Parts: sequence; C-alpha cells; structure tokens
Amino acid sequence: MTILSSVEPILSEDEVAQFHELGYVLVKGVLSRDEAAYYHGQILNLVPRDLTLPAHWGTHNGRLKPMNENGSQTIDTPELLPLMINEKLYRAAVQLLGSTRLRSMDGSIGITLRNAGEKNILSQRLHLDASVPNTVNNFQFTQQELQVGGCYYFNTVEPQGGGIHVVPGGHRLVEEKARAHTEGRQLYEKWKNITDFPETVEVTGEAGDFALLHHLMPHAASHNHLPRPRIAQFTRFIREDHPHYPARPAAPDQYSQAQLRVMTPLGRKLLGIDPW
Ligand SMILES: O=C(O)CCC(=O)C(=O)O
Ligand SMILES: [Fe+2]
Repeated sequence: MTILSSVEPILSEDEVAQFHELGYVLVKGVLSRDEAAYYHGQILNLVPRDLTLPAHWGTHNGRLKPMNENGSQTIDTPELLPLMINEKLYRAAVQLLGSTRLRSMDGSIGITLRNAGEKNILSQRLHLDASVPNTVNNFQFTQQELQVGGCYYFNTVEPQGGGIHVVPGGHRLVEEKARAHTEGRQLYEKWKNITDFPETVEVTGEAGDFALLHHLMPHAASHNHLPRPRIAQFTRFIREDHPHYPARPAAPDQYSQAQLRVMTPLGRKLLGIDPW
C-alpha cells in the first residue's frame, strides 16, 4: 500500500478530472450544515455589535475582512482554527497535490455584505494568489509548486450572492501565456491585474461546501446583491517539499494552550508544530 492510498479519497475521479480541466472544483459537504452554522455564528461574533469596525480591518467594496492588529490576516482563534486543519479538506488536497505531507495556511475571513447599487460584477481585479514569489522569472508548473486552496462557504451562496468568480480553464491559459514569455511571472502586473481573459463564472454552493482552486486560477471577489452576507474562510495547502517555501517549524510560542487544545495530530503536522 502506498502512503497516498492510506489517505481515503474525498473527490471522485470525475471531480479530480474537473479540477485538472477547469482549475477548480466545489468540494461538497466538507462541513455539515450544523458545523457550517456554528462557524457562521463564530465569524459574526467577530463583528462588533455597534458596527464600529477596527481600523486595521479591511473594509473594501462591501467586503469586511477581519484582521489582526499586527497586520496578519490569519484568524486562528481556538474557535476558527479547526477550519485550517479539517481532515476532509486535507484529504481532497492530498489527492490533488500527490503527497500526504502538506502544510496549511491563510486562515483569512471574508464577509461580503449586500451592495445593491453596484453595477460591476467583480469587486476586485481578476488576480492570482500563486504560491510563487513574484520576484522569480517564471512559474515551474510542477505539482511540487502547486498550491490548492479557496473558501469555505458558511451560508448557501446563490447566484449574485457574492460567490468567488473564476475563469473555467483559466489556469491553463495562465500557463500558456506565462510559458510563452521569459518573464512569465511578471505578466499582468505580476498577475494582480488580469485584463483580457475569458468571462468569469460565479462559484455558487451550499453551506459547508468548499470552492477549491488551482493557484494559477484567475479569480476575484464579486458583489453581493442578495440580502444575506456571504461568509467565507480561506484555507490553502502546499506540499512540505515546496520549491519556494520550504517547511519551517512553527515558533515555540506561536500557539497558545487554548489553540493547542483544539489541534489534532494531523493539525499539528499541517501547522508545523510536529514534523511529518
Ligand atoms: O472573497 C472572495 O470571493 C475572493 C477574495 C480573494 O480572492 C482575495 O481577497 O484574494
Ligand atoms: Fe484572491
């Protein structure tokens, strides 16, 4: 038995094929409805009742982004940290990254409020958040360099409800354009302002689903035209042997006792507390 086959798959063969073909897949039911409702409530609890939003939060174009005072966007309170080390999501990531030895990161949150008057569809420029420093000349396009990640939806996201937008097959177009250029990593303002790509589509989903994207997938947040806010959390995975970001153990004082109490053995490895 190989190590990979000891981790039970989550995605069907068709879903894996869809990820390779289209560059994204909606992982259904990563969380149960009850779990999604729990996290939904925990995230709303971060928002001050009087709506005086901390000066260090992001508040752009109808999107609230809770942040830490030190500028970090990782919200890994004991209540929310389990999202970064969810076993089901990890198992899907193992299938796509071809390794069990992964690291998890990000942990940021996005709350997209109704923004009814807005005519534009996207609330951000179409961009990549690739796990490749923007100082290198080009991507390697290897599985070792791949990062997979995206967002949990804690409420059902209906059309025009602020779902993340993607370009189906866009990761392949990025590869094609970047390969054709010696400084492919530098195109489109380092891929933070992608302008002439095919139309985007909104990834809708139910509470508890996770929109999982290839890191070369052009994407952007969208405006929410529906009454309910879209509440999401972002988690990403890379391999331990990533060429640009080699594994570093967590600092000894990085996590409090309360955080350590909610960590599973898998979680301790994903966050660099224990070695693989
Ligand atoms: O909120 C979203 O749907 C996407 C946000 C995003 O891609 C980003 O902030 O980098
Ligand atoms: Fe992004």
